[in-house]
Amino acid sequence: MHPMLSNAVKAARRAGNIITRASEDVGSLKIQTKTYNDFVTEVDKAAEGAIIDMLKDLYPTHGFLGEESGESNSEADFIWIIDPLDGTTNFLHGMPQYCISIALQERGVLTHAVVYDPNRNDLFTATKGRGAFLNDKRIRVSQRTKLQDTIIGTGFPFRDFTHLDTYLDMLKDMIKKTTGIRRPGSAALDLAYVAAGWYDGFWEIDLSTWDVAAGGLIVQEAGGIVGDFEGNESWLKTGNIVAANPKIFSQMLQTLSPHLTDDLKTPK
Ligand code: 2AM
Ligand code: CA
Ligand code: CA
Ligand code: CA
Repeated sequence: MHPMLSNAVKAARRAGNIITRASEDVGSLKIQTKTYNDFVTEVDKAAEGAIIDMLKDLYPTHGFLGEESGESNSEADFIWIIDPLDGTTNFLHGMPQYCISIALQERGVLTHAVVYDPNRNDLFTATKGRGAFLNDKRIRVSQRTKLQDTIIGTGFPFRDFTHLDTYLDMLKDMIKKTTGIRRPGSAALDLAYVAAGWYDGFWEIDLSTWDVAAGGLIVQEAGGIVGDFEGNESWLKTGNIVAANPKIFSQMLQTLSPHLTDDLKTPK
């Protein structure tokens, strides 16, 4: 394992320990609401603090983009993109479906990624050009070729309902054209499941960079395709994302395309 990836794994496990300890007593946590339906606790902040403290110590010249602490040193060549707890709503309800997501971007290119599920002890990793792994095993996207045979993951709009009607039209078509839809509530884990071949594809509108950076690289390194709703690169910035095995990717784009409003197309 590349030393930078192995340090990211150590940081993710450290955050996992903080979160696991806190999960035993979620009832006592103070919950803040960032915006409608968007919650944060001291656990999210402590986990992000632990990750950044460790990586900053090792790499003092690097920059950071964390969900809870924002951007620092954003002109640096190396930027760590961190979601310390993806699936906070599940965590708060005692539902064991959440993860830690850490990606490294080098001059704009994603190079290393970790998605760690502390409940199942599933460690998904990838390094650009070196493939994707679950624990020590190489993972690959599924080989299904017909949308009709697939399980597709997604997330519902939850705080900004601008695209809700569009989303529901997309969902209606996807429900009719697939074997099943799943909506567990952690986008980073959903992407890791595409990489592992457990889902055949995933789509969601309006995610944040820290939700998709690590999972996106893991899908690509598992042989999958990641794009925005027109198949282009803007997914990391816009958070409008489709990820799937190559055959299913194009069928998903076809299914979504009749529903695209201008603001869901690739920005000019
Ligand atoms: P978070 O837990 O890091 O905030 C996709 O649905 C993403 O949106 C999730 O991975 C989750 O990341 C975020 N999210 C925030 N609030 C949510 C909510 N109430 N329901 C679903 N997702 C939420
Ligand atoms: Ca959040
Ligand atoms: Ca998130
Ligand atoms: Ca989060």
